[in-house]
Amino acid sequence: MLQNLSRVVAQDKKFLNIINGSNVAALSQETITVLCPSDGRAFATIPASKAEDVDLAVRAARRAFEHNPWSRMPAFERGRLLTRLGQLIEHHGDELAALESRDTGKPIRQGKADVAAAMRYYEFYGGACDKIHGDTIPFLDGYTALTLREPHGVVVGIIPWNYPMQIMARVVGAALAMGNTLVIKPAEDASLSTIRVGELAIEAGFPDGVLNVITGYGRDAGAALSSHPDIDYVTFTGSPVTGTAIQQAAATNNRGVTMELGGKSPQIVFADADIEKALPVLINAIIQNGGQTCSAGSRILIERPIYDDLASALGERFNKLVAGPHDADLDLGPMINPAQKRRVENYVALATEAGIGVIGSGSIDTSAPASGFYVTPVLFGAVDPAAVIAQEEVFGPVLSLFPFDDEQDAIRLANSTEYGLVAGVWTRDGARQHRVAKRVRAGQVYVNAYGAGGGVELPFGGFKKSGHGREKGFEALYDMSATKTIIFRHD
Ligand code: TXE
Repeated sequence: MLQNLSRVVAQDKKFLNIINGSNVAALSQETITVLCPSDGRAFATIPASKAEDVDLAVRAARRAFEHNPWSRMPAFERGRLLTRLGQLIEHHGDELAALESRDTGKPIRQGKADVAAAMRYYEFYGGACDKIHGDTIPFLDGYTALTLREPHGVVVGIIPWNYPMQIMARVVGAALAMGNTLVIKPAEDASLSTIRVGELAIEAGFPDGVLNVITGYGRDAGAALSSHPDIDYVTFTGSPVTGTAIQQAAATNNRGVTMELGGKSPQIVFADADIEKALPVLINAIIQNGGQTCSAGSRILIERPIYDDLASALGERFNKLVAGPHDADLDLGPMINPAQKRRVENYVALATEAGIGVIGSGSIDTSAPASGFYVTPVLFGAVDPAAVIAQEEVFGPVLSLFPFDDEQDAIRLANSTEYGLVAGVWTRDGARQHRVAKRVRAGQVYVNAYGAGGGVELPFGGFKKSGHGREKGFEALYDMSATKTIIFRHD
């Protein structure tokens, strides 16, 4: 099956940086070998860019910002280009889905869903370009005061490997809509779709230097980008540790940042909830992309009267989950790399050694090559809220259940980690829906639903260790621009 898919992704395709509208190798000619997580085999290379390549990309973006009509182009024309890029992504949907799926190991249907979401981002921001505006402000007699939304200038987007095409789209859509120019650095583990979309942007007619893509290791290309003195803003999605390093680097030049740093998101299930409706959603929230999702619903808090029944229903479903190669399109694929596989397995071992009971576990399909990076989905019951597995982001198909006594207890437990990205509340009681949604510290709260990051229109971002700033929707346009106030005196 793996061989069939490789025909869809052209064998001889070269993946290079995109700087100033051209495909270029790293100046050093060094490359990084790209492995397919499904079988651990090499199938492509990407440039191992260094500070000298970063400098070229930042210069190209600066030139495009200062001298190109990009930031002065009528907003609706920028919007047309973004919309055209979305259409090209749709047109190349099969190719992009296959590429994303092979590069990340995610099941092909998830690759297709990612293409559809990416397309929607370009469509949304293409349409939003000319609908965001400033205010006029009542001021002193004899004065008129107004605000404009101005681009920051050169924006850097450092993106992770879990949803490269989608996360690129939310950064590119919002940043370019506001008239910024961009340097995107995808993760070294999954850069291919980002390069391909960068090429489609050239085809769509974006002026040279407006959208640059530069690949490489975080410690080289990423660090050089975030500390570059000629960038104006950094937006990052990834781990809190790397987020802190990037904020420190950007702070050396006092540049602004948006940080989306993952979560330990709870779903609270009250005894009056519609369990039939909830069950598939609860499972999908931790299985989607093998649990390698910032908004994964990794904790389920269950009101005590229904705890045993719901735990055993979830256990039954977990026992049926199967992990396998991306093109087998099973419940989940492999982890992104051997380090992530070890990380997940270590968390599971730690919890088991701490005496936490496994009440459900899936399997790995017999078609899965032994050289792939597979892990078994695991469900832990009656987890101690202070346990490591209850507090830290595992980023794998590992779900923890916690009983609770009443509403206060549920809110206390939901807020008992350092994270605050997304939450779910399942209850038929309307007043309780409002009370709990307001008191849970999370940037997004679903009621009787859970979207695991879905919805391009919906502002997204965290409280506490989950980061700051907002992406997606109109909110992202504010993050990607600065307010300028102009005061006219006319007395
Ligand atoms: O992430 P990193 P890693 C979490 C998840 C996962 C863990 C480690 O828990 O297990 O992070 O993953 C670039 N300066 N998330 O190590 O390091 C890097 O090249 C500038 C949650 O892969 O955060 C990549 O492009 N850039 C998350 C990007 O940062 C640097 C998604 C993310 O890598 C850099 C991914 C540096 N010094 C992982 N070091 C989410 N929020 O969804 C690395 N990078």
